[in-house]
Amino acid sequence: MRGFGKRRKGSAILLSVLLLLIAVAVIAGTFWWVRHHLPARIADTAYEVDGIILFVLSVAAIFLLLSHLYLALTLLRFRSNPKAAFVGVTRRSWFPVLAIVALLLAFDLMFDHESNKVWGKVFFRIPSDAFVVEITGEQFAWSIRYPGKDGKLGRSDVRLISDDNPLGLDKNDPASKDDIVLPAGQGELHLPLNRPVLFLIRSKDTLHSFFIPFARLKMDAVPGMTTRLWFVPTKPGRYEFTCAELCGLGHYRMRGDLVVEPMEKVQEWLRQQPTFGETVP
Ligand SMILES: [Cu+2]
Repeated sequence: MRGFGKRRKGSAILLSVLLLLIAVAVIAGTFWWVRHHLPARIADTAYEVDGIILFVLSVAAIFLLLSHLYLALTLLRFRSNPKAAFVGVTRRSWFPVLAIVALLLAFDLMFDHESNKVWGKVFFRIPSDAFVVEITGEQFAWSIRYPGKDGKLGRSDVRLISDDNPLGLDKNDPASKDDIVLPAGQGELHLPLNRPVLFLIRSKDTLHSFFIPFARLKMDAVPGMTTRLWFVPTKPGRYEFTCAELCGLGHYRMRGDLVVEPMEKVQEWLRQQPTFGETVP
């Protein structure tokens, strides 16, 4: 009997150590992964959103560690109880429960504060001098439209949509003549470096979501309305954008190339693209 008891005590200690090791390994592994495997950051918003992710992970890590520590201590404390019978709560002390709830609420308020800052910036404080691009989702590709030299997007109407006019631009609106339309899946998205870019996001059929992982931003594309999103690209290079809303069987291929380069390069590239007036006379 004595030998059996010793073995049980030994396994309780081993189990406690294992529990703590697993918790520490999971936390360390998660933070290592976040540090080394998140996509590149090409905007301030990417740093801000990653900050929120790290904050949430840190809070989760604290609670994971505390709960495992509590479990390990309980195992050690009661390891010699031969029956290991559960007796339930024997003391009416609500203090620990209240403390945990208060702590969670405090973390939640901090989280709300941080995320509201980013949310408010991205969705409400749109700079008036932003470089405008219209993005239209459809099953299963994105169309891109630039306003052209006049800086104004021409009027469009779903009833005007045809094979050679996939976005339904109004030929009679002078503002649409110089618009540059890159039809579904046929063009790259070129964005100017260090200039605010405003996306006007639309959909031709079902719900999609315009997602730029490198800016950590996404916005739903909703049929019948225009949603907005803006950010300042701060890192030149070639990236990609994609659809983040499961929209059908071809959802996986609903992506496009994204190029961030100086404004002169963007203008030069735009000059090489045919205008709407040239393609639909
Ligand atoms: Cu989609």
